[in-house]
Amino acid sequence: MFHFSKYHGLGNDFLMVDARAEETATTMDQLTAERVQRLCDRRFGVGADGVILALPPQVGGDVRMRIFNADGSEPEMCGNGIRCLARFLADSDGDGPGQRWQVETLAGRIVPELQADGTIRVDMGAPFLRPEAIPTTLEVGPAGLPQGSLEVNGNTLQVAAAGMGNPHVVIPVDDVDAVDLEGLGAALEVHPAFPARTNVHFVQVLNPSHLRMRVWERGAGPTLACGTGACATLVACRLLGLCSSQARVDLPGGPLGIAWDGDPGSSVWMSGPAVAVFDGLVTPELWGEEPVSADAPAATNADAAAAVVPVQAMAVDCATVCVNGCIRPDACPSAEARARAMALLERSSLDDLLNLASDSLESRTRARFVGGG
Ligand code: ZDR
Repeated sequence: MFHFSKYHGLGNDFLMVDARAEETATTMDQLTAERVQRLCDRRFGVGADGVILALPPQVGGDVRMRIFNADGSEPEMCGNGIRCLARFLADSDGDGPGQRWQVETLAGRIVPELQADGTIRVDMGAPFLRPEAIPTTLEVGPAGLPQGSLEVNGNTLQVAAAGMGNPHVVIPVDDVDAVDLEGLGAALEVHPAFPARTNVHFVQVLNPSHLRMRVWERGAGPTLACGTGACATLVACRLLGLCSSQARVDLPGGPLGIAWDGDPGSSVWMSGPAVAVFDGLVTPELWGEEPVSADAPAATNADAAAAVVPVQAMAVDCATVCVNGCIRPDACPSAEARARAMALLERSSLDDLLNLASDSLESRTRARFVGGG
């Protein structure tokens, strides 16, 4: 079993795992696409748009982030996810406003900073505007980013593309509510103009400093918000002459503040919330069996017999192995703890025990989220 926290950024929700310690990092080495799909399943699992791991740094940063989409694919970056990561680290480590983290991602070093009001401001780095960096087969047009018209489901769409580590296609429209997001989003995600697939955004310009958008995420479908997508949308609209260098971007889950000065080498800045929802433990049933490598021969009964490890040799996790009674009472590693628990039970009333449990839960929760906004 391992511990996770559920966070969301404007309804884009993630299962966060603190894998900075070696033990959890080793467990997370066993994270497969199938396990991500199970964890993210909203009926049979925890439910999330993705899974995010906080890992030990590898290239001099403070922490390394890996994110997996609900379909198990691994994108380079996630804007809402990195705000959730920052909030999660602050809640876990007791960090206060002004704290910044150098986060290693597949899109390079990204730097979120916790603000006094509890929101997170993120230096998202410079946008990718060269076709091969996004990647897209569209060619750079007069606005200085890849542009063109694409035939999709019988419609001709005028699109522009930008990368924020991950690929985005942006389609300005008169009315985002009138867009067939399911049909066009699904088709554009896998359009041959985007060899690594793409996130898809329809944007309506309300005024030069106020945009409204709807999102189809690569690997997740329609989501309530997309941080990298809001950045890419502002970049595209700015270069197309549709908005100013700072705008409020309304997503179905709420607004983000995005700023970019229009210089291709300058960072895009994103500000928005990240909220803790609950903590939990993933059960062995949900996590499932050890993955079997594709080239491993099928197991036989003889293999199964050889794999039976003598009970005495095993490191026993009493909480899971001994639920129906101690399996080796003569050498029980928990005997002393159990004796202390029995003594406590004998001298305490049921009310005492209930108070103890609720005090303990409350103090742990307060310790994690003290000062949280
Ligand atoms: C859109 C996203 N949730 C964010 O907030 O930036 C990123 C998730 C990754 C996305 N689905 C992709 O690039 O595959």
